[in-house]
Amino acid sequence: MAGNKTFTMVKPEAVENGSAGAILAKIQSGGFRIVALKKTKLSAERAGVFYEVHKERPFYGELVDYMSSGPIYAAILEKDNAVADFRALIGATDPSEAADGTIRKEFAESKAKNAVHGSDSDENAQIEGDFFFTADERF
Ligand code: 3AN
Repeated sequence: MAGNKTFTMVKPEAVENGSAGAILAKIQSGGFRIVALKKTKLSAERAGVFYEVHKERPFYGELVDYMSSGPIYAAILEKDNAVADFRALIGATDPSEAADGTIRKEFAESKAKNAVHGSDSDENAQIEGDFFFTADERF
């Protein structure tokens, strides 16, 4: 059975250009409950650990530099079928391929600066949420 939690980050360019509030509103209108939320900034070292699964990919260095370039919002979200439904709400990795009405279509600048992260499995949702939040930061 699909889990009911996913993990997201509003990425640096979306925070910088003032879109974070509108993105979080769209997430809530999409039926997701915010279990945990914080504004924080990843060091290059922590961004490297977070994206370790992409270490062999050609864009890894760029991704780590970008994700540590400014503050982000990290959040744990709850909804039935959370991982798949959230990936549908955010749209394709490349905003030029994202469907109308998706968060990336509306807010993303490019494949690298694509406004939001969404976990790709229940297992990664758990790992990623634990990377940012202690038990007493979740409600
Ligand atoms: P998604 O975030 O849609 O799951 P992944 O897992 O393929 O996409 O990629 C992880 C992150 O790496 C993306 N969110 C994006 O920021 C970055 N990324 C993916 N492909 C590229 C690329 N070709 N150039 C730069 N950054 C990329």
